[in-house]
Amino acid sequence: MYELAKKEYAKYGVDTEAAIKKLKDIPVSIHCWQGDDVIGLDGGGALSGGIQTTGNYPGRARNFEELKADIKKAFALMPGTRRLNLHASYAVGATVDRDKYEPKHFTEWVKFAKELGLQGIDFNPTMFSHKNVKDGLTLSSPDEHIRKFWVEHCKACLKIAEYFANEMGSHCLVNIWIPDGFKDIPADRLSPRLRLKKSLDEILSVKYDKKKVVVAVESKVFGIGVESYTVGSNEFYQNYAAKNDICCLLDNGHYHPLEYVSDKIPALLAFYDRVALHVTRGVRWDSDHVVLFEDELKEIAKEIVRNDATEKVLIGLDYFDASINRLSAWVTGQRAMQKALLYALLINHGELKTLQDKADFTTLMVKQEEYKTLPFGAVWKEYLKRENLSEDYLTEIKKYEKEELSKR
Ligand code: RNT
Ligand code: ZN
Repeated sequence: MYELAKKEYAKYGVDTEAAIKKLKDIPVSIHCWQGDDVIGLDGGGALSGGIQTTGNYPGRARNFEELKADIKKAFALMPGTRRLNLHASYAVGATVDRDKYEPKHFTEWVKFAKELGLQGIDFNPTMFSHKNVKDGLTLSSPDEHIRKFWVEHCKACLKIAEYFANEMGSHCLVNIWIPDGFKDIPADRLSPRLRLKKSLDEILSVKYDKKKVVVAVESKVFGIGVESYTVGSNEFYQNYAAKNDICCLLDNGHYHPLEYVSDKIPALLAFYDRVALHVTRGVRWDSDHVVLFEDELKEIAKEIVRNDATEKVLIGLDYFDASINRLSAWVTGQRAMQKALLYALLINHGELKTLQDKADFTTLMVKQEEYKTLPFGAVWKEYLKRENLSEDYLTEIKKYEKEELSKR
């Protein structure tokens, strides 16, 4: 099947061997929080901040050991170059509060990431599920004590990120997302944003190595219970990032349903060296459904591949489903991302761009349709084979569910 597929793609000027080779090296950062419904290990208990996991499927990882075991199992079923994306709330054995976290609370994660042969570790300050989220606010709080606490937390995270980068020999993306906002019509939209700006300035005043630590800000349009106003909006963060030479992180669940992140990627690539992504699947709202091999995902992958931006766009996953087997959710989403990248790598973009420039939109449309029925599945299968994997990951996961998860 692969040999036939190879010939078929060659007719379009596409080299399947080159595509497979390239795909293997495109890193995908996999979020640790799919395994435990975003609860974390530092005692937060319940999830807050306008985000929500739904479902009660048995087998949630309840502690570090279980989470590690699940990650190990799931990651072994994922092809390609993998990174681990951690939240600060996954500190191990911390007896201090989040403003005092240190690299030592994450040494176990580094050991684990090395053991799994991962490319690197990415990091996120956790500014939700904590008593210091006061009236729904963190870095934009009018309460100086609260605002400072979170500034200190972020500063601590930069230090930890540098430690990750040094240990892993690969950059560490530090993504700042805050839940701050209001349920109903605010009386003042500017002051919270000015306080957020001040907080970010304070955080970034810390000396850190920009080659090793990439700081990103993640905007959002609304959250549950925070419907009327979000402090960290798209315009706010894009301007902040541009003026302060940091990175924007685009989460494709964080925009109005008719806005597409695939279109935003090239807009930002015109100005930034790097663009970070949280790939998710919003169904009617920012519901964080498992990522699937769907049209918008393919469009996102095309923008990364055809703009030669596989090193500029930092791909991370961000979804959490508690209604199905959590390992299956992990693997399905990661494989969907890889499939989309492969799909994009199996297109002769040069030819299509020329058709666009010549305004031959008729041929462009027809060609784009033809690609949809080329033997993509055969190339995917071959890629998995070369990664010592098969299309079937469910049998393995079902076995693990029976032997491990069902006992929790
Ligand atoms: C929330 C943001 C944020 C979180 C994670 C857990 O809407 O997408 O990135 O999902 O940090
Ligand atoms: Zn996100």
